[in-house]
Amino acid sequence: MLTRLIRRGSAYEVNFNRLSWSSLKNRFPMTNVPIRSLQLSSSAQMGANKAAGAAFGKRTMPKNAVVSTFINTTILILMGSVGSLLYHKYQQKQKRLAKIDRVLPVSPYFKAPLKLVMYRNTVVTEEMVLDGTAERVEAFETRPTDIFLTSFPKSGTTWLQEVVFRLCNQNQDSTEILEDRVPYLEFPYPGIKDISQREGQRLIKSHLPLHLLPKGVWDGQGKVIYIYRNPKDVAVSYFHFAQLLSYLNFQGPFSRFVQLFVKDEIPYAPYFPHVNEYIQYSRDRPEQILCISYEDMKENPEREVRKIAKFLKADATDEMIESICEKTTFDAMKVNPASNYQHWKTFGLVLPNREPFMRKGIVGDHANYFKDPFTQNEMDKFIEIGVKNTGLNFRYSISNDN
Ligand code: PPS
Repeated sequence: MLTRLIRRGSAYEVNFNRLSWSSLKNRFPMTNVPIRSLQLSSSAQMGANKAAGAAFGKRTMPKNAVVSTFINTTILILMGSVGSLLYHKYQQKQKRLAKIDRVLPVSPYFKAPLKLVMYRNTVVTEEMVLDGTAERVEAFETRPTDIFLTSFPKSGTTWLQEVVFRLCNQNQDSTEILEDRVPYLEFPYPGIKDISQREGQRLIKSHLPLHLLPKGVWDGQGKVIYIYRNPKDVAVSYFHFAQLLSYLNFQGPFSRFVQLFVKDEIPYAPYFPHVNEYIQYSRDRPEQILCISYEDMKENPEREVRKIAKFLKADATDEMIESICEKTTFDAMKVNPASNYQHWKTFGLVLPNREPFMRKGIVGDHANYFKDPFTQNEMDKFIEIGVKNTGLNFRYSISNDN
């Protein structure tokens, strides 16, 4: 538009891609004014132009002078806008940086450039705070029909997502991938904006602790189902997952991963407060928050799915519950491309030659990993302190699993 205006006003043609102060000065002699006077606002600039016109005996300004003034003013406005935008961004970054309690030491075992920080008592990536995701999550507008499916990572979220999706959709077999059916709130894909614009009932996954969920949840809007799993099996599953994901790329022995786990230096740690907060609040708000355990689900899926259906007031017949249990077994979900995350390969999210997302799906795999006494002791101490502080109980084995 600028170019068009200038063409209309004068014979000059300006290539704005190559515009510079020296080229301007050569083309338009009127540009030879001190920088200070260029800092006039556009109205002041017009006033100055008028005064200059008067001094020349009411002769109108030459065309090239008008053009030059116009360009100067436009450039100043643009520079002002860019400057204020940059300043605003700088201020915003400072504000967000101030919300970070501390930056965690960088573990040499994470081969991806992973910067973890402690934000409101939770380990998250620095990016999540600085790019405004954490703020946007907090401000996310919840609706009474929203259902949040939450967990500490590797506790059975995917399983819960598939069960709840089916309960809310007449046990429909969907070919749509799970991230689209039950989007992950704090993850870049599909993103908070996309989730905000969705109509109808929304099922939303999150690994955030309760205190970081949207404000609306705290105000009582929406329902929350939280799944938890014993910390030893979580550590084993998380260890494999950290090796699998390219944006974590953990390359180290299990013992090192356990050290990070017990030191609360992995995403979404600390583990005990995460579980405890949900369990405590579910006691105060049984209508809004339901907590179930991975081990109970494994032991008796039908009983637990019924519990979930009742909590959601879902219209589910006995037949439907039975069918949902059949379709959401580990074996069934492992071969279902809509729920086994095999598409992550295409997006470069996972590294080759690693254990798949759908790994074992059992209770008690920890027995195969916590073998050296030092690692065992570290985890046992961690659990002892956590249990003492919270009174939580976990199941480390069930009779019908290996
Ligand atoms: S994530 O990435 O944090 O969302 O992972 P999450 O889904 O919470 O946990 C992954 C573990 O759950 C197992 N899984 C299942 N177990 C039993 N039945 C079903 N249907 C099922 N679906 C997923 C999955 O295999 C991971 O556990 P491990 O021990 O690694 O096998």
